[in-house]
Amino acid sequence: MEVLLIKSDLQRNPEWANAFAEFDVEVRYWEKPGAVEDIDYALVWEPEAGVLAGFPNLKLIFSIGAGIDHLTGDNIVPPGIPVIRMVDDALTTGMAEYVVFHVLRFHRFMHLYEAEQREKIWKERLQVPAGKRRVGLLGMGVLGGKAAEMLATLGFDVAGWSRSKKTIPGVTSYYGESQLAEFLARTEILVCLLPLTADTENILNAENFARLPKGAFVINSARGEHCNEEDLLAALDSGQVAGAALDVFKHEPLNPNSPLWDHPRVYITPHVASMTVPASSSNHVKDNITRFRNAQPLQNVVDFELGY
Ligand code: NDP
Ligand code: OXD
Repeated sequence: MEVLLIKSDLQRNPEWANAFAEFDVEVRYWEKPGAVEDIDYALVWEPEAGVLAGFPNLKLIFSIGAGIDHLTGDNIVPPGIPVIRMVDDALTTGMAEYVVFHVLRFHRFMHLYEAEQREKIWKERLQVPAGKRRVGLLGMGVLGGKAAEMLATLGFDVAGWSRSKKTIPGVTSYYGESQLAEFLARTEILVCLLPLTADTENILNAENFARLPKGAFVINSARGEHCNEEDLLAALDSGQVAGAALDVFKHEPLNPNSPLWDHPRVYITPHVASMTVPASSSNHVKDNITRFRNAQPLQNVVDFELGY
């Protein structure tokens, strides 16, 4: 029987084993791969450099996460082996929930009411209709596209920015470097759902914060390296950015000394905006293995030239 090697967090190994129990592969774990020639497929998160190259019969590599920046370093992915990133409804819906939750927080002034409750302050604010609130998503792929759709359904004035033009009902499409400034200028709540690449690293920086309307909000649930944390703190302190929800950081776990922890208008979660659920996401792996066996086109193959 073909062998699927899994490198997950140890805690979730039994969940993965259950998920593949009825599928015709033998599951083995990174810690105990057995004979290296046996390994046909690998499903991994943050594999150490050089290890995958040690499996001479490896046919496909699956990323446990949607992001593949953990696979782009030197000598991690052996040349010529297709890499498939994670796409799964549970992961997509989880991210859309996170985004909608924080957009609503800022839109409905919950960040202010929560702080005022602690001070026993009773202060009303006039409600802004969703249609008057301009939300913008950097990245309109699987996750950004779904979050945009959900926000549009709630009635927000939604736009997205991507490399190529998109057609999503109720969502204005901006694309390419040349339309970034215009997109930012109309965006009151900015959500980052870009992959981490050489082109997108550090995109949440002082220059781009300055392009937002004063008092905008920033939500980053993509990668910590998208955000210049010093620039964000400066923008928060100047009032250019009125609040931020951050799920990802340059260094994870976030250093206890980081000023972000104590900032009164920063909302931190520990890289949990959405998680891969073995029970459902294993179907994406099974489907691609079946396609491979039947010589059919694979789905969600990473383009390492583009970096996502
Ligand atoms: P996709 O590959 O489906 O989408 C990426 C989007 O970014 C596409 O719309 C793409 O444009 C756009 N894009 C890429 N490069 C550029 C660029 N240079 N300029 C403009 N647009 C660009 O990715 P997903 O939606 O599945 O995932 C996005 C990211 O979310 C992941 O890479 C990961 O880092 C992060 N993530 C975070 C999680 C968390 O818990 N915090 C959980 C899961 C994912 P185009 O469509 O034109 O190609
Ligand atoms: C992912 C993640 O990329 O969880 O899926 O960060």
